[in-house]
Amino acid sequence: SPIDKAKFVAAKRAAQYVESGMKVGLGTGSTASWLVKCLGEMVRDDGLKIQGVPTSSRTAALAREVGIEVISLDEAKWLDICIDGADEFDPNLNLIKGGGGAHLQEKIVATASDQMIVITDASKSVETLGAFPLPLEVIPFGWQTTKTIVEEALVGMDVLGRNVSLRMNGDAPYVTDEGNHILDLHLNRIGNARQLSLVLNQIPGVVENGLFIDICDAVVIGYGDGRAEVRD
Ligand code: DER
Repeated sequence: SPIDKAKFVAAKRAAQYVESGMKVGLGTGSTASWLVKCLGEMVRDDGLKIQGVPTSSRTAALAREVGIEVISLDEAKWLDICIDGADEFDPNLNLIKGGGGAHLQEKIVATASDQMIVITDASKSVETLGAFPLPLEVIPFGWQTTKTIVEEALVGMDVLGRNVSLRMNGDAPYVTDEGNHILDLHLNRIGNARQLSLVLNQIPGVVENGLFIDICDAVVIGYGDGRAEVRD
């Protein structure tokens, strides 16, 4: 499909930033999967020598499958580059991530990198964040109380919507790699993302939200015709 081709084009363009000797954060999602496959090809065909730090168990499995040496973030300590997808990016390159349920490890790995490159198709570009539901990782203990406190906190926030839903995986709550749950905040429009991020992470039981503020260094947008555009 044109969207899938666009994701591949963005991934291929971003793979050019990766050089032998680098420790590379490997993102999660369908676009990031293309990146992992591209890097695997470069390792096999071009002798690229890198160590990959995955942002989810499924990315770790794919990286091993394509022949990338996988190490933990603790072994890597710091990364040269992190390449990951996003659900939305705005003109300031602030992001909403977490559609794939991995934003906690993604945010830790992105923050532990010298540079974070986001790879997307054009549908992720927005003027203002918030059309995509904002993921919030919460611990299982008292999650329904946490949900109520989040709903109350949203009343004072510069947002349009306030509906909060528990992310399900079939007929059971979704469980993250850390064994936590995810609440999706249907806000429609986020007027002040920096403030919202700070308020949400103060709430007891909240582990991390999917707003990436001042973390992304460049966005590579792929198009179905093979073009790639870099915004930084
Ligand atoms: O869950 C995530 O953060 C993913 O990176 C998501 O934001 C993008 O997933 P996609 O590349 O499948 O659209």
